[in-house]
Amino acid sequence: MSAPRTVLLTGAAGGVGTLMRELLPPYGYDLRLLDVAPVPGAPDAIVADLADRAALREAVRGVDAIVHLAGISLESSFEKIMAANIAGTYHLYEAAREEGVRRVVFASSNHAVGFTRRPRDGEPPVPVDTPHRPDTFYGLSKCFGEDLAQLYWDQHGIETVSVRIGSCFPEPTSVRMLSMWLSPADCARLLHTTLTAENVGHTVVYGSSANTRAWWDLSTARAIGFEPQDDSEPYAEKLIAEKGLPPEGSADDLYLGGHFCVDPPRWPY
Ligand code: NAI
Ligand code: 15L
Repeated sequence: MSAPRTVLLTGAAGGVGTLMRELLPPYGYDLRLLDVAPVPGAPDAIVADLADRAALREAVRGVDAIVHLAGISLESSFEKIMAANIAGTYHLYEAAREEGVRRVVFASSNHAVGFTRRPRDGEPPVPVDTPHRPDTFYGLSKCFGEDLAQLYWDQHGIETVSVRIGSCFPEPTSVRMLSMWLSPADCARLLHTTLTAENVGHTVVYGSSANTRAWWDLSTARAIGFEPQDDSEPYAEKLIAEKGLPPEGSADDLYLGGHFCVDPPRWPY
């Protein structure tokens, strides 16, 4: 595959999208932006819902690749998750198939495997082939997205890297994020890798920086060429002093998905 240049970035108005709009162009990408919300400072951005098949088809026409960030990014009602994340991702892959786009990067999440026990000291990190254990309908939608990506590779030859993002924010803001943090600069490095690596078929990678306290195995990300540069450790002392370590036996202590694993979930429905 030749290096993609024109890339559709869905979810461009969101947190990660806003960071990537700044950090990806220096790698040589010409970004086409899409979001259901207007994208501040980008009057040319396509304002469209993932339900709008005609708009998606036009949006993907002529692009070399798609970075798919759009969707509901926290727990919500099943109906809303179904529309935006499940049906919406399907509509986008159909548009890609119809318009001949050959590479997608799918923003999966740690919450696809959120009910996986986090490793204790001395235990090996969680591998990519650990079974799906979604912690929410949101996490379930990411499991669906990964399986959809596999189907579109096997059936239609569309390549995808599914990136199970940990926590991509300018800084880690909780003790759990010391293990899950993906710095914005490492996120851009990782997306560049996922866009340019050869012969990925459908590859699942974890997306985090080289955190001293990492819980998961970055080997599939490294195998396609990702070299994370950042580490959350400089934030550790202050965060632990401010927030304390998670109580033993709490969701943050036990599971990769942390507080997403509480029952009943405390989300705004
Ligand atoms: P965000 O919620 O800030 O941004 C999502 C964007 O998608 C929003 O701008 C929203 O308007 C747009 N959107 C929602 N529904 C849409 C629809 N039906 N049609 C078109 N656009 C729609 O989320 P964030 O933090 O930027 O995350 C980006 C992606 O990465 C999401 O898919 C999220 O699930 C995933 N992710 C993010 C993590 C993080 O740490 N920020 C961690 C793991 C996964
Ligand atoms: C996610 O999947 C969410 O989209 C993001 O907002 C964070 O909550 C992140 O996971 C996390 O687990 O920190």
